[in-house]
Amino acid sequence: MSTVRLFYALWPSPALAGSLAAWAEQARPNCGGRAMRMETLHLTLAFLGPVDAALADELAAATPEKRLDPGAIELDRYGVFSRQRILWAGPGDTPAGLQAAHDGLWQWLAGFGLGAPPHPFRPHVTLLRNIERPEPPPDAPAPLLWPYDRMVLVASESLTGGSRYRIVAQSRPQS
Ligand code: 2AM
Repeated sequence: MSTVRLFYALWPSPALAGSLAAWAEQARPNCGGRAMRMETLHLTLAFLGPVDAALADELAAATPEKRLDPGAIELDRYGVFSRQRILWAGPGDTPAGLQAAHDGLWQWLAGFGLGAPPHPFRPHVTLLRNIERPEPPPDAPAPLLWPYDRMVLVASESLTGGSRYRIVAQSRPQS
């Protein structure tokens, strides 16, 4: 049985992605590493990992009927995951609305037989990979406000030199 590597994410507008790319450039002299391509920047809500192709089709068909309560996040700081050698942008504290969106999504996914991960939700946008020094600039640029009203289901394919992301479905925005 073939599998597809899937995750749900918030996808930034092109303008916001541009601002995030500028954050990445500002951090590179400190951290080194490789900047994510602008069109791949995202915030993961739920990482499903490899799922059977039949279930992937089911999820793609069901996602347009799933609603995400609209909200907004303020990205106001850099952070690093040293073990993964990632530099990210994120909110200082996880906003309650975003936590609820994450929890509600995993409750909905339980109906498809999928279980939430044991670790807490750490919302972040990966900006640099393979960083050489876990030292983000002390000051982040001006905070970025990210209003959201939908999420996307993304298939990720591993390629040499990175991943290719394909948006396979999106949730229904508030009408
Ligand atoms: P990362 O950017 O912190 O690596 C596609 O790989 C997306 O899924 C990325 O946002 C990645 O987060 C996330 N991801 C990959 N493996 C994961 C895991 N085991 N748990 C949570 N998120 C994961």
